[in-house]
Amino acid sequence: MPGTNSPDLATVLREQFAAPVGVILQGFADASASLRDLLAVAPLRDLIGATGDVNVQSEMTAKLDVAANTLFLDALRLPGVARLISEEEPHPVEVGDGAYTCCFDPLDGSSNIGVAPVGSVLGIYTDAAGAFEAGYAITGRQLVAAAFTVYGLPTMLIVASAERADGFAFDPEDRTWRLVSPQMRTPAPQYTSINWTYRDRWPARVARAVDRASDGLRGRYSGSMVEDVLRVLMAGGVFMYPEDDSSPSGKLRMLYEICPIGFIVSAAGGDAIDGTRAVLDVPVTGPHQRGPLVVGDRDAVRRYQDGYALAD
Ligand code: AHM
Ligand code: MG
Repeated sequence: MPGTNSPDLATVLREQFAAPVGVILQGFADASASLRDLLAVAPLRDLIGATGDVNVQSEMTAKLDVAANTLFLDALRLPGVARLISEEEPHPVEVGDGAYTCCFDPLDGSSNIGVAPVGSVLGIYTDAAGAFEAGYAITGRQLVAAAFTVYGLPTMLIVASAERADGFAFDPEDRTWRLVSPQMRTPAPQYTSINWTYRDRWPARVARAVDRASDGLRGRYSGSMVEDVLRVLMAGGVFMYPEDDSSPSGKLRMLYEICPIGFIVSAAGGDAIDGTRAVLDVPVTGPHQRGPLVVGDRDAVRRYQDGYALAD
């Protein structure tokens, strides 16, 4: 049974990843532990609320968005890292001459700050050197590892290679991440997660596809993708953020939301598409490119794809 004797993150990373990638993942986990501490006292330290600024996505920046961004920028300036791409940075931040580009959302689910769990997401890409400057696309197939954190009780960290996804819980007593869900597999689906208040904005094919994917499932939607995707991994189901009339390309961003999450859920036996194709095959030509995402149980994702393919 998992407990204080379960393997710690450092041990698992050493076994599964070569040095630069394992060290980058440890850096992400360390910054996540620090952000967890900050979130726990945020209302007491005047950290709730907006800065008054707007980020590159034209979204209001929360004080915690800025604090989280600084934490991850500092933690990921590591040997082996070429550049960092953050949701909160307008342009890639050049770090060194390493082989890896690290893309992260420092604080996912900003509207939940102070009221419900939020999280962080990381994707580690290889061979992405200068892609955007040189005018060529990269894809999620260049991911070598991905991770996300959900700052709930427990605080959970999911780490994946292409082959497997493992879940760790943070033990505040010794500040160690311990393996509690080894080799995760998406369970039989129970839940469907989507912001159904946007139904009037969905094209007909999206409405049909959502209904098919959701058939027989119960609704849960948190406003934080990572929390809903953790539910997909732990309890089973599907999470959808499709394109709609207000966001014709979808809302979520390819490099630091869609591809890392698609990579992780695929490693756990699920699937991730944009409606017609695997999200990992979608060419990405800019740091903040958006896309639709349907991720989770393979059968539910296939039902979405089938409904989406029918002529209106
Ligand atoms: P954020 O990274 O700025 O928080 O935006 C991403 C979040 C996701 O976590 C969540 O699923 C979605 O936006 C919620 O959006 P909406 O309020 O449109 O349902
Ligand atoms: Mg986000």
